[in-house]
Amino acid sequence: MAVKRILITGITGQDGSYLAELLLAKGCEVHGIVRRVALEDPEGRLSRIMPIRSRLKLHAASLESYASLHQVVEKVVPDECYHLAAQSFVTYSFDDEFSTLQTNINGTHYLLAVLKNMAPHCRFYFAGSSEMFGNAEEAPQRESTRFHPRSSYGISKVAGFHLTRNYREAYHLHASSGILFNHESPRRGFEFVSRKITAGVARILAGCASELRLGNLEARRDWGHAREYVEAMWLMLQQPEPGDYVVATGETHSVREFAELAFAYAGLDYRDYVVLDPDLHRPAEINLLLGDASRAREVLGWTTRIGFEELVREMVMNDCRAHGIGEEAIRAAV
Ligand code: NDP
Ligand code: GDR
Repeated sequence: MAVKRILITGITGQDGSYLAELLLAKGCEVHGIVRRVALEDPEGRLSRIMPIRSRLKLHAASLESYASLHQVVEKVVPDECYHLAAQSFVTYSFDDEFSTLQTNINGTHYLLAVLKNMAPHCRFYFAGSSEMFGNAEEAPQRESTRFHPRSSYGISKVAGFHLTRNYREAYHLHASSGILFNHESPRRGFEFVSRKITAGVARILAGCASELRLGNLEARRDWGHAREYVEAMWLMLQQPEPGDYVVATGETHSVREFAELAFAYAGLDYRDYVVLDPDLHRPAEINLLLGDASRAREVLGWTTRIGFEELVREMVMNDCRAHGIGEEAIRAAV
């Protein structure tokens, strides 16, 4: 069988790096779209894919430029395209609604339009989000739950979801959306609350910081592990028919619980270090997200194996190691 050619946008991000590893292990030829500046600063901007860099084919392009996406797709003619690139930080989407909407909506639209013209056989994955449910009227949220996004980020993902569905219906593209709930890992960006907490714990333990400033501790999220969530993306594109799937653990925990556990792994009481900062509250918050991944389980055979405690522990240990604190020192502190 011919080697599958894969195109991943957002390959330098958390999910892109895990997905690229998964697809290389499956024997695929993996191409990635990166911003030109990333190629000029590989140590900094390509850090997550450095270990596999030599096995990837990277192309400079930007979600803002239809022409650049066209050039890459024309050259690669992919069999599968995973569209992960986005302005993905919800907080920032309140600071700059315009660029979030432009990048996320136009980027998705450009890519779909290019694929329709240049590689209509290509299977397409869109990175949808639980942020599309926002202030949901039911819990847990499933594929049929009505969208009520609470940020321009969420709105941009609803638009991307509908664009993907429309290209499926109108042009018969094999186009699927994953409605993924929060997923974390040691590769999570430092701006997101999970990594902010685990990196904060490590800095405090190393004596580099004395406090950690957080916003809303009561928000509840359904947190899984990114390594497992990229498996669901791949499974979606292996199905004979395209479709939309919720991917989640079915468990919810508050930010407070995350912090309590992360500090406890380091032998610390979060109440001694966490400082509440009203400036970190969002203009519109989502209080509860909890996913029902029954469809992904039944149709894709996807399941989650890594639990909340294991996820938090892995992240804390990773950040502690990065600060030169080994497992023994952590055990001694507990
Ligand atoms: P990251 O923030 O880690 O990665 C985002 C990627 O998008 C980076 O590679 C980034 O490149 C790239 N990117 C951003 N803007 C542009 C642009 N204008 N042109 C080209 N590339 C761009 O996100 P994750 O890996 O966590 O998430 C992947 C996708 O899944 C995103 O679309 C996100 O919205 C969505 N999602 C994530 C969830 C999660 O919990 N992680 C849950 C649900 C959905 P660079 O490195 O140059 O900045
Ligand atoms: P989220 O993730 O907005 O769910 O989006 P984030 O980790 O940023 O926030 C989760 C919850 O924590 C609360 N919070 C804080 N958040 C941040 N970032 N910093 C803080 O100091 C802080 N204090 C409390 C937030 O208010 C929120 O309730 C992530 C992204 O990966 C999206 O791209 C993805 O679509 C969704 O998950 C599903």
